[in-house]
Amino acid sequence: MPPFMFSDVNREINVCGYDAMVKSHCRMCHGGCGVRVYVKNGKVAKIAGDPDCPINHGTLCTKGIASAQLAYHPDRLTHPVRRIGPKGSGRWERISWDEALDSIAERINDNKARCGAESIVMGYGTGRENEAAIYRFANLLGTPNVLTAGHFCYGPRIATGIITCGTNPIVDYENHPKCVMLWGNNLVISNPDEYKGEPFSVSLNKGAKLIVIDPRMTRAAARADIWLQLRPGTDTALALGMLNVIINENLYDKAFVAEHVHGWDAFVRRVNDYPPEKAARITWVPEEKIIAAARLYSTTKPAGIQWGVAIEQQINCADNDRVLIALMGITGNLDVPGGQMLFRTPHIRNVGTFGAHKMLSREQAEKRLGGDRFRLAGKFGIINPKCVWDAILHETPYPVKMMFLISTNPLLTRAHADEVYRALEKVDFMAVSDFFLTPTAEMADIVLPAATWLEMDYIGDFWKRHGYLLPRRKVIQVGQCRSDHEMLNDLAHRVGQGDHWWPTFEGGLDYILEPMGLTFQEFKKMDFIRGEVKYQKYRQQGFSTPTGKLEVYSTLLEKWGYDPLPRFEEPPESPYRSPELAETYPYILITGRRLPGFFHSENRQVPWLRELHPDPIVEIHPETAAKERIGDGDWVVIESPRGKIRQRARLYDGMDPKVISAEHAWWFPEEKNPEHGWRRSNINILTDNAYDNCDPAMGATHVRTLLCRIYPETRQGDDQ
Ligand SMILES: Nc1nc2c(c(=O)[nH]1)N[C@H]1C(S)=C(S)[C@@H](COP(=O)(O)OP(=O)(O)OC[C@H]3O[C@@H](n4cnc5c(=O)[nH]c(N)nc54)[C@H](O)[C@@H]3O)O[C@H]1N2
Ligand SMILES: Nc1nc2c(c(=O)[nH]1)N[C@H]1C(S)=C(S)[C@@H](COP(=O)(O)OP(=O)(O)OC[C@H]3O[C@@H](n4cnc5c(=O)[nH]c(N)nc54)[C@H](O)[C@@H]3O)O[C@H]1N2
Ligand code: SF4
Ligand SMILES: [Mo]
Repeated sequence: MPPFMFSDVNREINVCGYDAMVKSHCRMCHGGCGVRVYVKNGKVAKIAGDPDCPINHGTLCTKGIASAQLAYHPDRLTHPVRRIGPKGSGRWERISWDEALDSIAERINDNKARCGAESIVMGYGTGRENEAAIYRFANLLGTPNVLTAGHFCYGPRIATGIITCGTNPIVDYENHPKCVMLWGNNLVISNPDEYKGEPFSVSLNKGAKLIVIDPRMTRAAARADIWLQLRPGTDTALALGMLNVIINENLYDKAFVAEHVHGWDAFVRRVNDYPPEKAARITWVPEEKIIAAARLYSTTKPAGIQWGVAIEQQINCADNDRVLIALMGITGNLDVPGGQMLFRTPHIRNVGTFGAHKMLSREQAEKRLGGDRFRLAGKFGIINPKCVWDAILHETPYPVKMMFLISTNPLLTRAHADEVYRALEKVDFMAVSDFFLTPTAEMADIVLPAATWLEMDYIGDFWKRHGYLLPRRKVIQVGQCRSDHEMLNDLAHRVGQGDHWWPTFEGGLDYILEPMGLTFQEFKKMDFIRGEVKYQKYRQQGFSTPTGKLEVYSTLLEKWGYDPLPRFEEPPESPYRSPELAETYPYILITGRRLPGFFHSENRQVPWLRELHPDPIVEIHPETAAKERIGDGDWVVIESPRGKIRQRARLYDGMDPKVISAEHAWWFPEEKNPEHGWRRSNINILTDNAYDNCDPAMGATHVRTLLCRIYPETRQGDDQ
């Protein structure tokens, strides 16, 4: 495929009775799919996949197709509002953009002068492509505190990828792997980060072998050659057991190891602590299956490991990622066609450079909340959310007085929601930018109306590691909604950062593209740009790590005071680690399996998507259901030491009877009171965020496995 492609944007004008067709780039999830947006009478009339797009080849998911129902939703916030009653009262008045931004700027300037810039926390949720502008704003302001989901999602992949092999290795589906190991990931539904389900499915149709590591029988697991149904939270032990087989059966790439691996002997000694029979005992996966999977993966080349967030939301987060990178490397699959690529992005200003990380002084960077406790996270600018709640609630190590949350709904998406609520209730001033008055936005002082992807120009997939950039083209304007980058550009001028921003954000887009010698207007005429694709770059230049090698023994973790070798730690709440707790809470609860129509707490108000999935569903094995006297479709109570919530039971025998799987991020926007039922079915009422239960290096909160009990709503839990 050529590195540039030019599109004929309006070639289908008047086709099928539409007024225009605009090619753009969907972002109802992490984004990525090329779309054709058909316009009639100035409104979006239809959205279809763009067959010319190298990411999705014309396919789309339900969320992409339903985008216009989100954009034109009657509940959308279409102008800025200011709260006029107590927090959570639901009483708002309409204000102008100037009033809103002036008020936010005044609070920023005032807090910075009185308590230091670190008392202001900027926050965003999962990748919405506004992060570069948010970091630029925060760094120029002088606050090191940007609250994200990065402690337990994607951030670990970036951080461990960089310290282990220089970047995040991506499966090269374009060159069709012969074997895919799908590890704690369900990409046919989640289409996460750099990936879409379609190229994965095409590789399977072309005959790739499939190994699935998942406690639940997913659609992919049903297609797998080998399905390893592990006990949740035991992934590191499983991977170390597989490494043990690969090393002791001499199935690894000896030339690669000899030339390009740092710390091999020590690594082998650690791996020898995990013979497959021990891994089998820990993980509940039969030993012969571990051996078979290790042999299949290491002898079928090229092979890719498609890994997901399930292994990052654990106490073993960083080590989980590191053992998988070790598996990729020692089997000779790193940076080879059809294996695991270290792609290069086009020559542009990336999130790091645009984000102006270098403009944050060392003195301010050292004040990053939790930076001395979770040192791997701290080095990558990532903070653990509890550190922010503690700074608000207990003013430790210093007070946080103000939050500006842009595209995140932490009441639904962060662990220990009761504590999150207390923090939002206490913080002096909070501004939010969102499409709707979410339960989090209801706690704010000022809420700004954000633009959807249909309402903005941008450089799509800017933050990703697959090497593609695709233009997002503005199609419509809804009310007074504005994109976050335009909003921040305006706000920056009001807090004295004007010299580093532009008259409009198109200047920022030009600045990002400048190293390529392109303007945004020129880029807009293209379908995509791709970075140069080169294989086995390490042969000439080594890996971009301190030793120039793949660091299975991490010199940086060692320097920062951690074990340089991966090891398995029992999950903080488990039948083995906390047997007394398990007497009252006998089941292992996993949370947050992705649902096709929703994106975390989003889209509950979009008719096409809610119709597909009206209620929160908890999966429970039929044997367990019988024991607990639960019928299919019953409303049940799920309870942990932190609290209880209700979801609806679905009997499902694709899991171990001791495992329960509940959905996350449920609220009920159809309930018009300001609470919108956010406590009732929110799984994060049940999850824990104690520091000791987080990954010690990354600060990942352990939301994937905890202990629970479950019983019909009509019965009291205490009767059991
Ligand atoms: N228990 C449990 N909890 C989890 C998870 C789990 O598996 N289990 N998963 C976790 C993971 S991986 C993640 S990444 C987090 C996600 O956490 P969040 O990112 O906080 O989740 P969302 O619910 O998607 O919240 C995004 C909000 O931003 C709004 N929004 C969307 N796009 C834009 C935009 O462009 N601009 C603005 N201003 N607003 C926008 C939406 O309306 C929505 O209210 O949740 C985490 N929480
Ligand atoms: N439609 C939709 N798409 C999304 C999202 C969404 O909310 N909705 N969220 C987006 C975000 S931010 C993210 S991070 C990605 C995540 O996307 P994925 O990584 O695909 O995440 P999940 O579907 O949550 O989990 C994948 C699988 O992990 C399994 N699992 C649970 N516990 C364990 C465990 O301990 N070990 C192993 N090996 N497997 C386990 C689950 O059963 C599930 O099938 O999806 C993104 N895409
Ligand atoms: S997978 Fe994501 S980018 Fe693609 S259509 Fe669905 S929501 Fe849009
Ligand atoms: Mo995520």
